[in-house]
Amino acid sequence: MTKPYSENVPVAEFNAKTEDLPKPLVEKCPTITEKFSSAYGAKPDFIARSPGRVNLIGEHIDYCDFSVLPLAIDVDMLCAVKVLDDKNPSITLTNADPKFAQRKFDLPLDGSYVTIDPSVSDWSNYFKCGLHVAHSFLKKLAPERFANAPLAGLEVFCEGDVPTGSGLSSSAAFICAVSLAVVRANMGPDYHMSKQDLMRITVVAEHYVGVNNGGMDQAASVCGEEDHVLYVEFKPQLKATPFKFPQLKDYEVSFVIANTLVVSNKFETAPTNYNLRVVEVTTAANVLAAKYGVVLPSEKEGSSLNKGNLRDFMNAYYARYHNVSAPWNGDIETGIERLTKMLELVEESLTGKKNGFSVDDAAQALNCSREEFTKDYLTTFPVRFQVLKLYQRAKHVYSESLRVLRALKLMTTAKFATDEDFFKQFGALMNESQASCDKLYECSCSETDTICSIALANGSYGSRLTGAGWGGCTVHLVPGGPNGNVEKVKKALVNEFYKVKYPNITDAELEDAIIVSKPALGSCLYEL
Ligand code: NG1
Repeated sequence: MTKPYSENVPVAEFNAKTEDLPKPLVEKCPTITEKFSSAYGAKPDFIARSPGRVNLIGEHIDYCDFSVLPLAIDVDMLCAVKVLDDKNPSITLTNADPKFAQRKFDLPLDGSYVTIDPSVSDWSNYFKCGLHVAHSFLKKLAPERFANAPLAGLEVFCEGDVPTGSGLSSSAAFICAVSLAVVRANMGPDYHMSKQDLMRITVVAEHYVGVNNGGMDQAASVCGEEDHVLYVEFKPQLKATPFKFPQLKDYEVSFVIANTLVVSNKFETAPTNYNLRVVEVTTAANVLAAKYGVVLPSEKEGSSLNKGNLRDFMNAYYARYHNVSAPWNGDIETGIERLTKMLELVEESLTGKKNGFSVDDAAQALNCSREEFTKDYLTTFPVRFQVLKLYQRAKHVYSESLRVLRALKLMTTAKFATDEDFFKQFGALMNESQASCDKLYECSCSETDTICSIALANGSYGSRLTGAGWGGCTVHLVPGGPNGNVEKVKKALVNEFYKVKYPNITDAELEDAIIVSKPALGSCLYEL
């Protein structure tokens, strides 16, 4: 069951009735407005908001252009903004969280971009990423105004309740709220930004702080819809389709999100974790291409390594050996058949090196010199490793992409009010995904494994890590409502995990560690 797609980012007006306002804004707007006023001595003009997300299934495949199934959740990032009329414009940033100190920087008078130093880990860099992509969008939208003239100066107050470093995309939520705010501030209230534009421009924003991410988080944060999960496709074009998630008869469906409280700083761990995985799967695609004598596209738009990926290899293989000239268009049955074939090829050609490829092995498999391999694959984003585990990583990507298609097929064929079978099958796919993330992609951790076992033993249908992993959050598909297991799962997690692993944990910390959310609305604006 799909929902008609509303094209523009929703805007709520100050004098709207409370029941007409998007729920997330009702409680939070008055508080942030007050905080803005005490920080800057005036009222803001508007508030831009974007939520965190949880990914149900499809982990670490967005940067290979395979589709994913996330949903926006109730926690979000807000930016209250006042537009200044200043000949020497600057931007002042204040954060409700005192650990993020106030920042102020000037906007170049000639309309050039604000510099971002990716070697520094500072919260204002994430603001600058959102600013940069919004600025570039404005230059194309209205070149006569923005080509050589500065952007408007701003006073901004930021507040959010998406836990940072927890895999719920606090950074994407922040960047999407910032980009929306910058476009609104410079184009005025009469310009209505489309979700497609906001999603498209923010997808690459984190590349400016050196994170080689895919586009799942921004798509989910921008396009979230209440009660809907999103099927996000990256090829043939970036698209987020909302699907109403089936309900179990007599129960509500709830997603329990439990934080391991193991914080993985993506920026600091990128060379051995996230960015290294991007390098491994890109190398795997090109090694497979060399083995099967096919050519992958280079200079790919949106790909920071400028090399083909595992989806490109699948297309190139089918073009050469099955005479299929058009790339896979996303059709479920064709995808299942082709991904199954890819898994056979991974077994056929990469099993011999299950212990991993050294730099020399990889160079040899790619028919290039050690120096060329280093230059082409290992320098754009710095990485550190002993060996590249191409077999394991490629197997994860193809099998996980297959699971997403199976999950989508289940969802599109299930009746809306359905029986337990759907949840058992969907949950089984989530559990298989967790096993693959753990064993093949090595992005789980012992705390995640413990949380998943406890939840499954207490009534979760499916439990897995969500987001990049290496700590962060877990997601559990649990029957909710008065007859459901949500309270049982929560209680078990508190007693068997949190109080055991963190004996000094406070009630407030426990309260924040477990979020129970239904799918929530994506980015929106509130005009004051
Ligand atoms: P987190 O770190 O959980 O927001 C990251 C990437 C996603 C995706 C997932 C793994 C960023 C901003 N996001 O999510 O694009 O690749 O890991 O599925 O890096």
